[in-house]
Amino acid sequence: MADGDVSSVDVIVEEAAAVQADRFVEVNYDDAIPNNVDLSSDRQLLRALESWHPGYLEWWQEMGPDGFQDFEVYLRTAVGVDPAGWAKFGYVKMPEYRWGILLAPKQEGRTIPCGKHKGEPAWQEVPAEYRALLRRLIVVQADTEPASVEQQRHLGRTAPSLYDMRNLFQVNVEEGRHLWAMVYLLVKYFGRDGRDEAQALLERRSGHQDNPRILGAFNEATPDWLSFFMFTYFTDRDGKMQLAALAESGFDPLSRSCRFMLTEEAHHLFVGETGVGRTIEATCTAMNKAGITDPYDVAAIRALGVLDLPMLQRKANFHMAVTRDLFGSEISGNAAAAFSAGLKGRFNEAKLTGDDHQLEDATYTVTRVVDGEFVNEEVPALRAINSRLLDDYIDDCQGGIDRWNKIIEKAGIDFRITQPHKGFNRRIGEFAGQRITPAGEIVTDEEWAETADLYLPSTEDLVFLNSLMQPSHEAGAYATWIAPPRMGINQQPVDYEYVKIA
Ligand code: BYC
Repeated sequence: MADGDVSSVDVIVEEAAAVQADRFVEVNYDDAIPNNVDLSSDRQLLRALESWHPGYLEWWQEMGPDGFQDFEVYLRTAVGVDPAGWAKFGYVKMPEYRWGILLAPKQEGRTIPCGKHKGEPAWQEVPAEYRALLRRLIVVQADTEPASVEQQRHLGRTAPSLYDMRNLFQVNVEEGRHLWAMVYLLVKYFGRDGRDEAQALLERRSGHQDNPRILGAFNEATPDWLSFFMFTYFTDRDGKMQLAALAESGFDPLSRSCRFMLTEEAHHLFVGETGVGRTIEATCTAMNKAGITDPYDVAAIRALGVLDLPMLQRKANFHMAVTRDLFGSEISGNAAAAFSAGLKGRFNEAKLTGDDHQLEDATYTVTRVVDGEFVNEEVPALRAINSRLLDDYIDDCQGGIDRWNKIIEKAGIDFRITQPHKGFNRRIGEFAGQRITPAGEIVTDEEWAETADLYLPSTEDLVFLNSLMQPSHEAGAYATWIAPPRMGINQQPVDYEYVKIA
């Protein structure tokens, strides 16, 4: 693997690699739009993408990383889809990054893995009866990619090191590439309305009052680096789950796009997990050095220039709740329709055993609130597709949290980061409108108002967090609140000049 430090974090890379191992497809970098889809042979498509390209570059200049467009950044660029060497590293100015269209290799004989059409050959063209539903799924996925770049655009200025700054920009350019991946599908397969959707993707803006991004979490601000790390751990993990579900699509071009996107996604999750982990490490080390054993001795801990663990928990609570909303309503007719149509599977659909992948008669247990009490209800599995993906996501989140707790435990500090109850602070789905504490108690609005500062970041927390966001922009220097990484990117040292600022 090109990015040596990624592999331990997420098995998804290995899965993606296994899927791709069957064939190597060369990427053509001579074309203005690098691709492995033989773009030059489809003049009409090429023209449509070429006419979208300048608008994309304008969007990148206007909404991409603010203040760093002219600096050279040590970035990886996808040069193929062969798992043994899919990326190369080198200095690039971000606007000159080669955003390309890369699909994982076609698997001959692939069939639709789920729903009414299970076992039929995967579609190479859009099935007419599902056109609108499929377009909606692709547009929603596409919209998150530029949204996250917009959310993160000011973070370069307060980067805690050049290493972290480079990781931020790597994530940003790859989200840009993921936008290209989805725009390719819209423009190639959806004609005029696909082109209109592609244009609209460059016009919506994260947090904009009149023309916001589609999903809630992508309109929240990412104003500081802890938010960025939490976002890349928790929200990019929604990306992993949704991409994995779309990789099971019976519409083969979508499946192949998502399979390759998952390869890049692993690094984003790595950035999040290790970013939070290094923050915890700096806190624990400073506490031990100062002889502070009580993690709730907040004033003394903050005086050391590090983030206290209870506040980290509150930040994690916020990000987990907002991200869980991205799974949509636990019980959803839209999700049932997408599954039955074979457009979107469950996590690891093709590998799941124990049911018929059609789920006409199956049920799934969904927790709901009825008359102020939690009840577990058996609901038709088809309508509970979102609920199941959310449950799989919550399980998937736990690995990194366990590794964060190991750092705390190793330092001898009595504290554990935990996941809040599924219904905590939700705005979408079964628990929307309820007041549910992280421990899973349903409380009144008054009780909630009295205790909310214990569960969610307070204004005071955010002011303190913001005060720590001072740039540390010299090679090898790291802000006090974050420990240096164990190793650098692509075997480079941790004091490498990852961004040439001078
Ligand atoms: N905010 O039946 P419902 C990523 C809408 S992240 C606002 O409840 P459904 C990334 C919904 O659109 C992965 N609106 O849900 C991460 C629908 O509206 P319409 C992104 C919401 O449709 C980090 C209505 O409510 N990919 O890649 O079953 C950095 C009723 O819908 C929200 C995808 O999400 C919300 N949170 O499921 C960069 C995959 N939730 O259509 C990138 C594609 C729901 O009636 N999308 N609504 O106007 C989907 O699979 C589904 O659209 C959803 C919603 C899972 C999002």
